[in-house]
Amino acid sequence: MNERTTTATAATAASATSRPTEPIRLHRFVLSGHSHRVELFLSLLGLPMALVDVDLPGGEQKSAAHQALHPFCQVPVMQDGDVTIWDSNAILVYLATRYGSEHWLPRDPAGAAAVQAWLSIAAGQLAFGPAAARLVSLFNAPHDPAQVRLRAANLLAVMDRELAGRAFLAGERPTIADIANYTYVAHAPEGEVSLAPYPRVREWLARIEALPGFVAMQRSPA
Ligand SMILES: N[C@@H](CCC(=O)N[C@@H](CS)C(=O)NCC(=O)O)C(=O)O
Repeated sequence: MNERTTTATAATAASATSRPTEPIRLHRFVLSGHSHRVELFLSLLGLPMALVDVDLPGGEQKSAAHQALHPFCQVPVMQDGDVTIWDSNAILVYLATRYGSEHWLPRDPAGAAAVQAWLSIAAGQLAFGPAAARLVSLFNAPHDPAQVRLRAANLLAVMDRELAGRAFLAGERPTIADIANYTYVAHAPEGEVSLAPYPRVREWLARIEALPGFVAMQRSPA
């Protein structure tokens, strides 16, 4: 386990309801998009973070110490004081609710539902499409390459259509729906999924990359 502490300096540091008294610990793997979405949101909120590297190739996620944090032996896990949360989207909900301005996770029923729909896509079509295609290309994951790439293309086509009418996935302002979907879309070419046919998706990626505090995930050879 390798630990590093950083303090994000986002110009949009949250109009937070409170600030953590100590850095938020993020147990992550450097090439994990699920981990990166949490790091990105912490940075956009300008929250102090301590990055704890978990050696996934070495199997550290299966250690008793890590399983005590995450029952399914995965990353990411977040620790904020005595609060421990696993699952990237659950962590985004926690951070938005505890530290973020309301636009990240609207409280009105229709706005909250629109965000939830895209969180479900992030845990479904995104994970089993672009993210899985990347796992095939980078880590020889045992998925059918044609099937996961077709799933990725279908998802990107829908996203491109949806983004015709608005700047972000759930409206005119960025929400955690955008953060949850950003990383694996941006890194889709690493799974041999081209973004060329999807101009609105590429514009949406650029809008997220222009947000103050944006941090990228390390690129892998496409
Ligand atoms: N639904 C989970 C998925 C997390 C996930 O798939 N994590 C991967 C890395 S991207 C992992 O920990 N894999 C290690 C393993 O399953 O052994 C989330 O959103 O956090």
